[in-house]
Amino acid sequence: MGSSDRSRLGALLRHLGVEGPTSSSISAFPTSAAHSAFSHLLQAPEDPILGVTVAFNKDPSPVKLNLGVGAYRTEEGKPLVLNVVRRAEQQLVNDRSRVKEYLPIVGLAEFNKLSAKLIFGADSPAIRENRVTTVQCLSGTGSLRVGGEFLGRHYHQRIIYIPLPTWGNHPKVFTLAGLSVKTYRYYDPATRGLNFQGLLEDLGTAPSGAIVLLHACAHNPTGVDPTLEQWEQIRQLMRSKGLLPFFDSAYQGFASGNLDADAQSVRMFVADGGECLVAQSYAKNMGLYGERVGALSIVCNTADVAGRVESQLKLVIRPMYSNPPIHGASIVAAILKDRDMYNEWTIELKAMADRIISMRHQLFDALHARGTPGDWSHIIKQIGMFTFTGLNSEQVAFMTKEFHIYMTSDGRISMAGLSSTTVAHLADAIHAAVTHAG
Ligand code: PLA
Repeated sequence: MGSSDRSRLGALLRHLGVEGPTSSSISAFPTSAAHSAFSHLLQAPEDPILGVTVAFNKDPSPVKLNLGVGAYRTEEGKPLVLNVVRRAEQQLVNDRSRVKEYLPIVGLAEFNKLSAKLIFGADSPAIRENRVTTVQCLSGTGSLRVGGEFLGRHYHQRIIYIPLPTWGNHPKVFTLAGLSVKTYRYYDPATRGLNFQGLLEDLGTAPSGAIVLLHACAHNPTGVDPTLEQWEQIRQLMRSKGLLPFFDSAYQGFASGNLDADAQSVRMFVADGGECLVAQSYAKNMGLYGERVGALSIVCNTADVAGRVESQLKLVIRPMYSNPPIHGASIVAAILKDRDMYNEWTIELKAMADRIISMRHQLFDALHARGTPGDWSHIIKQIGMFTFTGLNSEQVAFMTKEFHIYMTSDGRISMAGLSSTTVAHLADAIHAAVTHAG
């Protein structure tokens, strides 16, 4: 660079408010705090669910209560590591033959086989006929994303229908996977139940071949599931129109306390011999939230197709995160393959589900005792981790401000975050919110 070029560059940089280069630093543009490459960025809002925990953590109040994220708490309000998980971990630590090598792209083979068995049933013909491919993914979210990416690349119909409302991350996951997201009617605020007619109409007018996201059980956020008869009608309609089911199974065992009962919807669709996708999460039912362990299964028509699907899933996964982590999947496999540990797990799982159900009754009774206006029977009728209270965003804001109770602004509360000692505080807050606020 000549000296006149240098002075012109210096003038340009000064014009832009950047210090000009000295003769010793002309090879690169200097960086300056005033001119970050990212200075145009706006502050992004917090996540609507995980951001509730951020706000909760900042609140110094001793009576604060986090009913935002769906994370199980004990009666003492503490996170729970299942006893059977501790046992499995101890067993893994004691096994000196275990190493930290990379897993294959599709994850731990044993984990994949056992996960398919857990959701489809031990006697599933699809498994027996090798028509299922299962890949270990990063919990439920990662499984949904890998499934979405796969469909975006290889499925002819890139429209996915998600229920209205649904878990807030669904539209983001599928949009970023390259799918076009549409909604189908699901919840009826008037009855606080399923809008079954609306659901059938919307799926009935969906373009042939469209993907349909279904919550396998314990619908989030509404806690409203179709009955088995309704599932059967949904199945018939979807199969007749060639709609592709994509099940999100994030709460197997949490809805009823029974792993098989909570897999009924999925098994119904697999029993007819048709194809489907299933995303499984062990975050809630094994309490492995932060271990990020889950699986994506794709049930295909034939073993030959399943093999080719798996080969393509590997091409999706390899450039995303190469291969999944080993620890969580090893815990799950250790528990699922050992009859004694499996039984212990089902007992602990049932205890978590029962505690949540008992919280529903306690909250309902507490509101009844206060004479809180309104019909609160949906608290008892809804299923799974959450109650969709029907409280509006002003009432939620009031409860957070006046009672330090944190929940998502759509009025969803995590029943798993409640305990016998905090239920009165919540009932007081709801009572005050419906009688004084919004
Ligand atoms: N699918 C549904 C329906 C969910 O509710 C959640 C978690 C996931 C998938 C993903 O869970 P995972 O990736 O941890 O396995 N929903 C939580 C947490 C519990 C969250 O938002 O991330 C919730 O509070 O809604």
